Amino acid sequence: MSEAHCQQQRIMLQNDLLLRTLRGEQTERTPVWMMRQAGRYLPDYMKLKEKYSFFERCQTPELAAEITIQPVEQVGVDAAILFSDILVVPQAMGLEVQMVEGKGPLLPDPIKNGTDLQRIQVPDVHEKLRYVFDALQLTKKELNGRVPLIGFAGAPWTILCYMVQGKGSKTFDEAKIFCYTQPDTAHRLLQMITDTTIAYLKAQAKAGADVIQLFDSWGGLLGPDDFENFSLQYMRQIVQALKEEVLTIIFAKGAWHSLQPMAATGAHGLGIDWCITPAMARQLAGDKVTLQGNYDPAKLLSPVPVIRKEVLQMLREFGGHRHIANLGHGILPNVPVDHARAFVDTVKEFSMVGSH
Ligand code: 1CP
Repeated sequence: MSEAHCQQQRIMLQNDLLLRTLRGEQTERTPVWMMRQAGRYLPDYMKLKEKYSFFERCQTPELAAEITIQPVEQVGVDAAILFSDILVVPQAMGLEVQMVEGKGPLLPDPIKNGTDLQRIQVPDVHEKLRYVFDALQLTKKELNGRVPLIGFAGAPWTILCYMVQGKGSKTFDEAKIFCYTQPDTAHRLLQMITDTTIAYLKAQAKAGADVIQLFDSWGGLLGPDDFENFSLQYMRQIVQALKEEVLTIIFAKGAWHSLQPMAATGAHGLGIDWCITPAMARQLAGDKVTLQGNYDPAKLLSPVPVIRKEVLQMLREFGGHRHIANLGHGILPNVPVDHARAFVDTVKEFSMVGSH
């Protein structure tokens, strides 16, 4: 990234802790945000949910911006993440995606073989996903420099999981069988998703995203060799294409075995879940990358004093440098708002008393 670009961001933002931490700079305190912080558990979001369908909320910039900013104002996080979904990419590529209330995503005509690839394309993202860029621009304006704005996309492997399985799954067995029995078709599909995602994320950065996070929510379903073959080689292409333009974070849930090659992609940050200790993650990832995580989201249902104690423990274990405090996966919908606030406040207070 050019020095002029960084300088411009620094002047514009009142709170750029997240950006400086990703660049490896020493900061006055640890930045904090929560995966899936926009929507889900906030009462104000629930009110909008009663009135508008999921895709109406995503596709109306005013609604997306409002939902995006809610956790900044109500919970005090150090970054906003755009309200959208990873499945807008398969939708833009030509697959129907429905969001079924209480059930999650449904893709009624999934990809099963090479012939099915004729039904999808690498789209002109500026046309098909314009509402995302409009939402980013509006959010950026309304944030008015309060905190950085995070854009995102699903990693190609995770997107393939939904395009082939057609719905959520604990094992994504059909997606795995597709990759193992039709590897050429799988790689053609992964490359189409990758090409779409690169154009999509570049346009997100142009529209105002300060940071881009790749969610590989199902990376941990693959062993190390398959992870390299079906996931990491495509995330590497994306990071390579973006890293001079925007700060990048890879979050591959459960794929801690590949932290070393993930660090070697040149991503500025790596997300980790709670199944690995900060010390072990640091040892594997090396010291040239920022780590993000890793509080077990289910533990936000513990009593507040327990949350505070455990968050302090987590901060101590990360050691206060090159760390972004976050959960190890998305916040659960039934977390009380004051528990989310306790998580955020504890990070802020810990750093203020200079405990590291
Ligand atoms: O109406 C609703 O409230 C439905 C719930 C919901 C929400 C709030 C869905 C359906 N998507 C979203 C928004 C969303 N999705 C965001 C916005 C920002 C934020 O919440 O902070 C983001 C970043 C995502 C990303 C996403 N969608 C991921 C990757 C992150 C993760 O949690 O692993 C995945 C896997 C999805 C697919 C998806 N969309 C929605 C659901 C319920 C799911 C998961 C389905 C499954 O379990 O397979």
